[in-house]
Amino acid sequence: MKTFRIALYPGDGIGPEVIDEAVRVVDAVEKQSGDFHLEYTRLPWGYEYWRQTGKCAPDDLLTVLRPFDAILLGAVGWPEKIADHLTLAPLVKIRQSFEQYACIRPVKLPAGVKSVLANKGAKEIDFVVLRENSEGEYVDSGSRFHVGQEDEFALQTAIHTRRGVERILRFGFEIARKRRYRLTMVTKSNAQRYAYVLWDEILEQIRGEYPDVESDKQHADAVAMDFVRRPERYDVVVASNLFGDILTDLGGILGGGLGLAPSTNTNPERKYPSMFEPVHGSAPDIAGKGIANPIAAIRSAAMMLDWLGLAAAAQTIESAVGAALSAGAGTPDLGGKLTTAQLADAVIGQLGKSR
Ligand code: GGG
Repeated sequence: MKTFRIALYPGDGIGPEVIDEAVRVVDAVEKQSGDFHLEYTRLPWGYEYWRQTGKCAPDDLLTVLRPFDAILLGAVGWPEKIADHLTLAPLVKIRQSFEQYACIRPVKLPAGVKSVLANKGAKEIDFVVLRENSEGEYVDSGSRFHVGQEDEFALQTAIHTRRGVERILRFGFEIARKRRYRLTMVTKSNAQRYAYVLWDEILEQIRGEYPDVESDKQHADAVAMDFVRRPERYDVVVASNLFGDILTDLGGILGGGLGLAPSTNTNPERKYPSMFEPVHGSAPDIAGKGIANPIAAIRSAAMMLDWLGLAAAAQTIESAVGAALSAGAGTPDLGGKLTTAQLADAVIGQLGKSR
């Protein structure tokens, strides 16, 4: 019996609701399989923690998280109560400090879910966005000047390192080798002449080492258009931190809705724990109503199991999610009537039935 220690960081808004259901699904798979055990530690971080302590997470959060095998995160943010950059700060710190530089975000329309695109279905919408997750536009570098004055200005500096760009591109090439051997790098080197020209040059320097993978580059605005116009063009899409974040909200909708979209924050070298989270945010407007879609969190938990070496358990969950959605199970965001718990029940009801 393999045992793994999992830190749960449910966070804010619908985060705790969807994480509870993800844990319930994983518990059911664990019971069925009998060959692994997950031990959970629930961390009370987020808005409520800030209200009580003045901080969204303790100063030693990295020390707290370091011993875990993985982290399962819900969502952060409660903009009516606290500024968004405060609730997001612990996440960014975890991603950067634990070198979780590979944010893997699959975009795949499940069978049975209607596409928002006319004439594009499950066959056409099947790609992965790989978001550089440790530097770029998310580096905490900048300042505000002459605050409150008429000539106020702000500087926000992105930092793109050769090491950071090269490692995410190489990771993208490796993923492409397990898929359809095609990689597209997102850039904006016509307007951003330092950072993205560096990206362009690095792609040029290393692409020859992957002759079996067809690679090209495209500007971010064109990628946004082509995600909609011809999504079948894409297999593995490698993007900077901010471009990746923006494009995966669009990707989430193409994949059937943000309520379905899972994500990893992977440290490929396994030196630090990796973190798994739905792409969606905390959705305060529906928090506490019991109608949030738990599928993105459930699928994120499946990606966590896969990362922990429990590929069969992960596949069991993915298949059950597919079967439940194909059978028409859905929360209101999918046009259905089920509650969060009922949709998780529908997934649990399908476990082990289909492969
Ligand atoms: N599910 C994670 C979450 O709540 N994300 C909120 C968000 O806006 N994140 C921004 C980011 O990932 O860059």
